[in-house]
Amino acid sequence: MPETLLSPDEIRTMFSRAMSRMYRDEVPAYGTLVDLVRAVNAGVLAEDPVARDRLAAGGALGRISEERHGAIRLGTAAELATMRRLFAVMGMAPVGYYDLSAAGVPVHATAFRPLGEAALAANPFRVFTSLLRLDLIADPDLRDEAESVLSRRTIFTDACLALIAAAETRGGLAPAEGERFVAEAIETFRWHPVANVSHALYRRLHGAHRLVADVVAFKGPHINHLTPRTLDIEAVQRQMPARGIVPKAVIEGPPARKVPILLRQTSFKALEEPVTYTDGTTTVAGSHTARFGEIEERGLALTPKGQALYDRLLAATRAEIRPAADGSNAAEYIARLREVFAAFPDDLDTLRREGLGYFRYAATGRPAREGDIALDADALVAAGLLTAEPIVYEDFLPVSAAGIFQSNLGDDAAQDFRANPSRARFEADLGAPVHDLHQAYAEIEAASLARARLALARDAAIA
Ligand code: OOG
Ligand code: NI
Repeated sequence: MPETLLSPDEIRTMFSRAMSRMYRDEVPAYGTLVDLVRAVNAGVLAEDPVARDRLAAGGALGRISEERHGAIRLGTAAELATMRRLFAVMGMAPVGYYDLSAAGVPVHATAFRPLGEAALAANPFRVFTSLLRLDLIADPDLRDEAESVLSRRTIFTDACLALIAAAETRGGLAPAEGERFVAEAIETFRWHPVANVSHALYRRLHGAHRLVADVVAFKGPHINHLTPRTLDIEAVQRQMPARGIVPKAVIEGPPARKVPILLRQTSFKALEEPVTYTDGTTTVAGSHTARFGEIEERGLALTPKGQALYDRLLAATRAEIRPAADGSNAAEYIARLREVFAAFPDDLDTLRREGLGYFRYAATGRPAREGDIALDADALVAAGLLTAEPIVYEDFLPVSAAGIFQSNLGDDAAQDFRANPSRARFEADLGAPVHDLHQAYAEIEAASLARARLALARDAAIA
């Protein structure tokens, strides 16, 4: 009899735990941050039964302490395509296209994450995955050299590639294979203290853009941060210095609000780590700054209408004042952001009735009558027949991502690339289209409404 296969959800949880263990070893400050986030989350849940019930209703209570995202940066189309197959083994699909060139960072990206409610509730582990765009590098000689260095490296172990192929042909992995797969896959994300290039080439790559050096100079796409989810980002931010971690001055994303929307993030500065550079004969002891820590708080997922309002208000704020990298105008920026975002409704009812966010509907159990069934969702909620709970945002924000990139690459890292989205090229390199970010939420909302309406209809038939 064939052995039972592990579910992709199980493999994802094994992988996410293994990654967290590895990053705790490699970057001790990450472990400190995880411990702090746990303590703050436990405090919030103990003090705020409403928040606890809301999380429990959305199926999110169990996942909070497991929840984290990571980020990697890849160098070639082939690496990206294989990475898609690797993540597919653990039920992670590419969602969304992020063009960071507009923000002065020469990459474009997607996020690999589970789709669907059950998989997200099991473990929402995500990896923000960027692909370097050498086409945005001006110097043609440097571009050729970078391409040739990248074309010679292999970032996956042979055993990892064999297990990906086995999972594809057999539709999954048996338990022992799953364990082996996780151990092999982790190798790709490990830090390599010996660079892939000479110190001279590192300097030139670094001169073109720090990010180019971070991708091209190394043997693999080291995981550059791992981010736990907190229920109170302001509290964690306040308590970080007492634990010896200095956060960046401004939290990226929307201001503090009664109803959290989208995503708020902050990070601590990247470490300067010792690296040996070598051209095969001469070695140079140097350093590189890449890996950092980050925390995030997640709120309501916004519809395209809500997202457009968010984008407009953020752009309006940033047209007036931009947070300086040294934190010198942090208070002014935060104050202005709050003022401008006063135009964004801040109660769940208005957010839903104005179609700004996505909601999960459920029948309250109050007896429905024949005529009720024809009412629209808003009327059903108003009549007390349906509840509507906010759906959590599972994705990323390009402006925040650019802020995070910048804060750990150094303050002079922004360059003036023309906004230059290239989604078709990205999807060709990926070997598949990316899933539409909004469709994933719209489907969850629509399915919940259909289920709730069925329950009402059954109810009315019995009455
Ligand atoms: C990724 C930055 C994006 C986030 O949370 O927005 C990101 C990177 O620095 O490689 O992780
Ligand atoms: Ni991040």
